[in-house]
Amino acid sequence: MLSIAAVVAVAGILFASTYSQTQMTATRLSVPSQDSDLNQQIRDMGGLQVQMPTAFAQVPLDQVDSMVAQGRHVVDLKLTAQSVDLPIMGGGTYHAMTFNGQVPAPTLRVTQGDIIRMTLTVPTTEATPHGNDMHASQISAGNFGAVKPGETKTYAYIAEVPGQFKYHCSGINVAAMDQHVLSGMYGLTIVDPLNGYTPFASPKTSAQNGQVVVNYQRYEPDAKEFVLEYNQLYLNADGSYDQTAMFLHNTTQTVVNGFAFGYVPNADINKLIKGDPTKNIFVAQPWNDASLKQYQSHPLFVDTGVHYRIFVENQGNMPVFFHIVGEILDRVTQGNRVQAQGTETWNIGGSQGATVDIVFDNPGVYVAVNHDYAAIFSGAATVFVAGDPFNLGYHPGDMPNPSDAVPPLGKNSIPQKLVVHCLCTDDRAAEIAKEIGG
Ligand SMILES: [Cu+2]
Repeated sequence: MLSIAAVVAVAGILFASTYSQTQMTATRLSVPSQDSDLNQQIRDMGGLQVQMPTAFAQVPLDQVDSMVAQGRHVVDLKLTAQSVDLPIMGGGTYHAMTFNGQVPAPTLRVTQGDIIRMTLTVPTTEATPHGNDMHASQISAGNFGAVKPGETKTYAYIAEVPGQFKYHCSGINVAAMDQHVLSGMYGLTIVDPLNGYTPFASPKTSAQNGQVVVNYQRYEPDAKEFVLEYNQLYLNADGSYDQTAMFLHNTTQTVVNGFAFGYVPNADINKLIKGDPTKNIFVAQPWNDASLKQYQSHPLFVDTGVHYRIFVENQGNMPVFFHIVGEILDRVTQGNRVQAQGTETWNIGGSQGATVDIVFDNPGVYVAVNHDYAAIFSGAATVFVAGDPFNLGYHPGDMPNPSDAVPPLGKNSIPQKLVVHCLCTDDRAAEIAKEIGG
């Protein structure tokens, strides 16, 4: 069993000894001026102008009902663009662009073959149009185009391909798309395979009659689930978007589900373990206090010996080297095809996801990271507490987990207890509290 000392040791390995303060402050590295003619041209374009082909897979909206009558299910995703200021690590706020007042946007979960009917509303209060490019579709975002302030637009398509797919604002017909996505307009669609997920087997060894033999431990498809969406913030000191920093990949903070260090212990857990809320058990606890409400950090509590399925999505424009310190990823699936079994780290490119199956074998504290040191130190560390390593007497399955780290239930989901946690407005937090019955 690992002790508090082990947690500190893990933290020490991760964070060296540089950070001893209880609150990390946001830092921004200096950005040299890059105002060359070429850069200016690219900026004026708003990034890229992509010529989209004609839509080929859209379901005409007036045919949805007859398709439902034939046995299809339709799932509605209703999004409202909302620009709001949201908190960042170290205090202060940034100018977030959101769908429905939350970052990331709501996770949509459907089954392969379902019709997804997406409606985007852009209120008159928005300063710019917005769009939505859903990677689960095979519809040109260019044909959907920009939805102007005061307008609502809908499209529908069949989720033909199982897997996990991002969706994101497409800006103003692709212009300023980088600003809108990196400021928060991104979400995830999980398309469960029609026949459900598959069991897997993890190798174990034993010694029998003087020889070492391999025995496989089988795990059923039913699993407890998490969703971890990685992204970066590129910010000016006033919280506005810094495109120059983005072009230089000069990250201000690395976020998981919108937060830098959002899933780490907090003051309540300090008190439980050390008897003192001010004695941090993890090196970086920037969202410590209960007064932070939906923003208070919360680690992920997991059972040992239980199948966990983690949907990892890279929403940003830097690679994610997904690794869990102290564990081996039992299986990695992409596009419903197994890519690896028993791998230490999986590299996920920009706008790419991976479904990671894992069983935590022993009680302890495990930290999921983007194993790029710049990302770890700027926010990409997520604490899993497996079993009851501190001997507090709880059953880990009874501990609540942050609502934004758990996707809606799907084909083979085991329900978990939830507590409201989100980078979202107070209004949205109240709605989520109702949704989860909290
Ligand atoms: Cu937008």
